[in-house]
Amino acid sequence: DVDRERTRTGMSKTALKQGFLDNLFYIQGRFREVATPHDLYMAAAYTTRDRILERWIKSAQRYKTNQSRTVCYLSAEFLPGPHLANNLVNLGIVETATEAAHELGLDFDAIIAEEAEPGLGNGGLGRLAACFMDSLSTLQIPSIGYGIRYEFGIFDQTIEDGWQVEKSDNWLRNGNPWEIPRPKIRFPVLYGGYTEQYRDHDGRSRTRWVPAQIIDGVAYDTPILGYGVGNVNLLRLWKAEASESFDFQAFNVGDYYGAVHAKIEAETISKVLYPNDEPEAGKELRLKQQFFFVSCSIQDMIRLQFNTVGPLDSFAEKFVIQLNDTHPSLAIAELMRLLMDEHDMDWDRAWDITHRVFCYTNHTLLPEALETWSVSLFERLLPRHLEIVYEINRHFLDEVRVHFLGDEDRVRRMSLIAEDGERRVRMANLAVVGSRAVNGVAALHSELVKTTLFKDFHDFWPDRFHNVTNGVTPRRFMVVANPRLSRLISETCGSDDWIRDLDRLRDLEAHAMDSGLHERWHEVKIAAKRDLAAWLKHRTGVLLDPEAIFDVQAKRIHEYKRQHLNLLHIIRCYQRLKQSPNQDMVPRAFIFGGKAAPGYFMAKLIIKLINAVAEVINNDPQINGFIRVVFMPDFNVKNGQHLYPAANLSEQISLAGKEASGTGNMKFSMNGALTIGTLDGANVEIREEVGKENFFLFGMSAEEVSQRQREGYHPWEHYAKDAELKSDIDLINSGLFSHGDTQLFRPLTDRLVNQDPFMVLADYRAYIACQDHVAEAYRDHRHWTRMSILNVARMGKFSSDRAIREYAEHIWRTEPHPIDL
Ligand code: 26Y
Repeated sequence: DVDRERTRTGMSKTALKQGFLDNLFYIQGRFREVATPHDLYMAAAYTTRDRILERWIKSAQRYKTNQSRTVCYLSAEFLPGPHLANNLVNLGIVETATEAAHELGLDFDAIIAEEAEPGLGNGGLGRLAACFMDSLSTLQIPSIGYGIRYEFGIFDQTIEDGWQVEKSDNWLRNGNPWEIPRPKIRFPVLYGGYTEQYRDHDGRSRTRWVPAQIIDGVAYDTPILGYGVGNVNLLRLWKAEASESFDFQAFNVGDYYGAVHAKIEAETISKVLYPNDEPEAGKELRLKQQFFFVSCSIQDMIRLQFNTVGPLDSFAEKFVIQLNDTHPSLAIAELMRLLMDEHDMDWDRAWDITHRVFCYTNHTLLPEALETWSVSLFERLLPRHLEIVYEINRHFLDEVRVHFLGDEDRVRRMSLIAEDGERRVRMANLAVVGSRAVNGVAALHSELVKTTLFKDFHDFWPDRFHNVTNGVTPRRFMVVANPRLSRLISETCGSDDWIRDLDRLRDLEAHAMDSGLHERWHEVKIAAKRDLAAWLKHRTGVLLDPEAIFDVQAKRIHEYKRQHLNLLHIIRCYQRLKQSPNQDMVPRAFIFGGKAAPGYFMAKLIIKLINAVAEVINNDPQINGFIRVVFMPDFNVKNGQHLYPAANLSEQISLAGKEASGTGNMKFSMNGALTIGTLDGANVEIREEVGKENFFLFGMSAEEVSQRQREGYHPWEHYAKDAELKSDIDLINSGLFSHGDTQLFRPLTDRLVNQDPFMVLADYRAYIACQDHVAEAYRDHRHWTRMSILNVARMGKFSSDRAIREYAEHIWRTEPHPIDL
């Protein structure tokens, strides 16, 4: 009846309360008095999901009747963060839900905090995919995010004796109320075996792939609601299951254990996310994962094509496929295979569709991070795809030869196959050749893509290359993470329009000198710092002073990101205080967060050194709390939400030319932190936007870096010439931070003095000087607050809405399809 209907879809407080109690009873099988915090969370999630499902059905119907062009975002990683709070914001019912919870006698914040992090990604690339999904829905662009439903996401990080210890992340243990399994949306994925030629009924020569293994991919759908709109798009993640037919084959010959084993083996494919952000040589399972989700996704798109517009000839009009780095680039060969081998197309027609449907985003210039697969592994797992890659390469290299008249050196460099040493398939080259558009993720990065990494390709196809500077969603990183600041901004601007149109933050500029605003701005920041201090005290035992500068570096631990440069500055502050304990130093809290790849020894040693330095400094009575160092364990989207609002200073100190964009830089600045940074990635554009007087710049430019490298870089000269630098490094080697062990950190200090591939020592002096400016600037509270306000006011460009608009207009050529509320 009508009443029942409204408790599932109604947006009033009464409807939410009744819906919540119904879900608690009918889904969780509990009533108020005996419900656990988890029961309460599940009931709240289902109550929220009910409202989203109504909008989802409408969206699906409208998209179908409109035959709308659809963006398929293929990504091996998605890092959406907890859904509940974000969905309430996007539904516009945070206040109603808070009141409803209070009237039911529930702790709303505790319910929100109960949700597990869906950690299906490593870092920036996976989080970018999640921000883009939010913006695609908010901008009402029909889209599907395709990826893998990892049973275990990125490991949970604990710190034991200062070292990172990895714990498996069993995020599905308590159930996942946001996903809907679609057991009937299931596709076979083939591996191994061989190919053979045969003649079809028309007498044409065709290829057949006879696989050695077949695994099923099953769809699990998570609805992604836009902010303040009715549009709900789909995050469709694939889970691997044993294929029935293969199971039964084994069962039929009586091999029951063999059949069960095959099932277990099949399910390993979507079992765990690889916790590296660089390829590890020869990881067969990772290649299997990539092909697994790519094959399911392309088959699903072909199914959708037949269900909507019809014949495959218009596939590239119905869909655009965005490749999030090279991880899904096998999709190019897979689409060719399906069009030719399963749908009877000849090469030219299939290639015409394929190269018009794909676009590729590059996220790295680091040579060690470029994916290649050995031809022998590729052939063993994907024999038909290797033939197709060879054929693409043959057509392509013939074009290159004609265009550059026999420049065989160039042909060798551009080939999809590296022939020096063991032959390898170059996935980046495949992605460029198979796509109609290629983009980098920040202006500097895209320039370097054109002039260094893909120079030969840019010479050949200059129009193929674009820039789309990354962005982040203000819904999660401002409204969800920092409700106090968001309220203050809305009150000051007289509207909350900035949440959907971030350029409106400019309205803050008019108030940047207003002392009333200054006071409230400061209060909001202090409150966030108190919250973070309490959180960190609870989890680490370290107590921070909310009056201190909160100086934060939170990102994956990597030598190129130079957490050790930050450490050298901390050691410098420590030595200064020890030398003159009475000096008037601005108190600082140095906060780190980030995971190291489990096999990356140097990154793990950096974590150990951070904790070792923290232990000595925090316990030194002479320091008396003037500086504090703390490592936040298990930095992820959920925990990050405590960090961004509380930061005064954002550390973005990678060696220029190495960080493709960075997105943490945007999250911090949007929350009123000032940046200390190099001219790297999107820092360049952030500085342009906020104004150079509101940004702490230091260090070599990318140009200067490559010049230094050409001249020959000798880090030991810096060590020998700079007495303070020498004494900071020597202090590490003295054993002070390692209970007298002079060897523990040697691998790190030796690498700095003898190799220093990321030029920490070359930028040390400039960094220290810049940090001194930061401390001086912080003394002038009014001035600092003004800079903080201006940083927020000028961050409009870095909304992922702007990024998605650029993709839609310049790359995808897609249009909004509004769904009425
Ligand atoms: C090959 C595989 C193991 C792999 C898995 C994850 C390789 C790379 C990655 C992740 C890369 C990544 O997160 N890159 C970051 O992408 C961000 C979004 O564009 C950029 O802001 C950031 O500079 C870049 O390092």
